[in-house]
Amino acid sequence: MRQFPKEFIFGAATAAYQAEGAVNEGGRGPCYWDEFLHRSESRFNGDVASDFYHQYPVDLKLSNEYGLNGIRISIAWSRVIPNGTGEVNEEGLAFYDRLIDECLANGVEPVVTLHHFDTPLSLFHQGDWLNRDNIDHFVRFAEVCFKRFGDRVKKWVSINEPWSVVAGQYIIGHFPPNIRYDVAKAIQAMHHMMIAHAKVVDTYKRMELDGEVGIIHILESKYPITESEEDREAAYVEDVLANQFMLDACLKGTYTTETLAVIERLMTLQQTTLVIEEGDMEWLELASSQNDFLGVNYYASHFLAAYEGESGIHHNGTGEKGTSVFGLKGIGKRVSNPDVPTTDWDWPIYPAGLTDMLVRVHRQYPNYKAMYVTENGMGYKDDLIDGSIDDTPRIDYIAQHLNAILDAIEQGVTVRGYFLWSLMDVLSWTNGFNKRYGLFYVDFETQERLPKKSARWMREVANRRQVI
Ligand code: BGP
Repeated sequence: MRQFPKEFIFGAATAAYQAEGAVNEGGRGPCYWDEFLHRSESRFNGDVASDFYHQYPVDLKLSNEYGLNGIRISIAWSRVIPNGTGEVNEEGLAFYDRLIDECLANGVEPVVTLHHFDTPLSLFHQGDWLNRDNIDHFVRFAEVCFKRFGDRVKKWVSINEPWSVVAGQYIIGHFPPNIRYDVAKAIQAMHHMMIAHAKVVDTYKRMELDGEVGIIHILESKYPITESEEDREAAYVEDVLANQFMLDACLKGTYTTETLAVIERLMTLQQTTLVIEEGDMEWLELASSQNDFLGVNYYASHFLAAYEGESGIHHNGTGEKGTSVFGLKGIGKRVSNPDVPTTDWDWPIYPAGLTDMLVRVHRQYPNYKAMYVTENGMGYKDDLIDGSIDDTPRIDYIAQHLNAILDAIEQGVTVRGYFLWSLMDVLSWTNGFNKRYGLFYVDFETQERLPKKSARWMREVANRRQVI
């Protein structure tokens, strides 16, 4: 039976706003989600979430007991620098000291993200990543964290999923500031995020800390639904926008002519152009050889058809299967593939798309040093029956994706770890609490944790380093 390499990390992931709760404790300032999810129309908020702020010793003990040797956490920028700029909050730093020490005490390596969707509210109001000032504010925050925790944290992630951030903010509109179909803003903000990433990498390297630094991208394969030239073009354009633009930025350190041709056409559709300032490309180039790893988040792939109608998107945020719509004028429309099953939230379950993506990065960007699959998992409406949870469909999902990783490793790809989304059930940004991903079920009333069937299965997988 195939085995994962010896040093392979079997981990699980969390993110500050989705897990911590305690939004008014320890001197934390608000991030933009606090404001947004307190509007009257919101069905949920992150005030308490999984109470990780207090429950982390329980969660880390469970991680250890269930065979995990890695955890993704993120540091909330607004816990450390409540306003985004200005004063550093010692209480916030002290919380992360305790959290990181608890990880290490349990033999669970912390992989720490600096930006997981949660820009401080004051900086959000100044334009967030569309405002270039955000770049330097973020670099300062990163430097504060490197100084304080760099002795113990050996794996750092600058930003989690630039594409998801900007797609949510400016295209789908389910993230604040809730703008729809503005592909141009999305592109411009992504460019700024990549400059921020590059500067963070440079800062880390100049501090001569003995750890690794990288970035995480959501990388979902895009396939044409038929072999027609139009459908192939639609898949190609969505791939360049969501994947290749970002991969070029971080691993090539330049935008290739092919990538720029698509990006510029999309900007022109909105009567604008991509603004690249003097020095930007030098930053990208410098960082491209200094990344220690690429984190790949993968949940689904998409099947595309040509589409010239008006843009229309419906986000299925309730798990009412079959309600999603995603069509962008001049780009394409995501369509269902009858051969590919989907989750209740309409995410296609297509593990081969993960192998394809890992192999593609390996071939197209041979200078990558290592990849980690930093998120993968299945949103599922877990039912608590007689005190236990049988989440067999989740186990099937994970098994298929672990096998997809082994397929890629067999083809020569360097993959060093797998982090399941999520460690315990957490808040889902635009779906709430009934879209569960955790290995550990969370009773959101009592904050009790209950290992699911998948947790016991995962322990066996990690122990044997085999998909069972
Ligand atoms: C990724 C995010 C995670 C997590 C996950 C599941 O994009 O990095 O924070 O939320 O997706 O997504 P969702 O909660 O929307 O189902």
